[in-house]
Amino acid sequence: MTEPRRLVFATNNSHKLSELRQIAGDGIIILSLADIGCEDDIPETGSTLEENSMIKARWVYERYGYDCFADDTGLEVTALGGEPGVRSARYATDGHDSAANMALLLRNLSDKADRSAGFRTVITLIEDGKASVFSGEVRGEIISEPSGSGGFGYDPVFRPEGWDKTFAEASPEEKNAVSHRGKAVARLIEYLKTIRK
Ligand code: ITT
Repeated sequence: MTEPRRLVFATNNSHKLSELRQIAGDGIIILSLADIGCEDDIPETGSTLEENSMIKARWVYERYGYDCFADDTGLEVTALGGEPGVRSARYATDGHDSAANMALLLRNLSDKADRSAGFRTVITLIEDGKASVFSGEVRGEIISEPSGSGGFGYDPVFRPEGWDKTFAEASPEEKNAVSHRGKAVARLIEYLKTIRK
């Protein structure tokens, strides 16, 4: 039996960190930025999810020397031309204010018949300086008002296809089984199994 890989997850979002640890189970030992003494507010200056996940992963690899991965996620709403997309964290304000972000989203959708949307996650893994990219998506729709207290971010307004409840009304296991992040992490873990380290 080979030992599970130890990788740093380059995120300042504690919800993402706990989701990742739950999804990865015994597949990867995940170190947080706090575990490696990194308190940086990593600038997200890219114009795509791919660029931002690369920037975050490279930041940690180059400054701290650890193999690591980063997640960049966006909510892409069809009637808004893919917005908020890469700006999902700062849609309404400069901070990560989920209530304000959801309120603005619902306002911008108030006159739209098409409520379809998807979450997309891009994960960039950097090992020995080499990048590998994994992605995952879930489709669904934006409901008319927030419902549920689980999850984080836009979860209270997102109902996955085929569900009768939002991600915020689901258990973590239910969300992770179908989610954007769950799918991207499954692909990352499959890849890690194919390489020996
Ligand atoms: P890091 O960059 O430090 O990882 P972040 O919160 O800034 O954390 P993103 O740049 O990927 O993460 O921002 C995406 C935003 O989209 C995030 O702040 C949430 O509001 C939202 N989001 C991400 N994943 C989500 C999920 O699984 N469910 C609901 N909303 C999510």
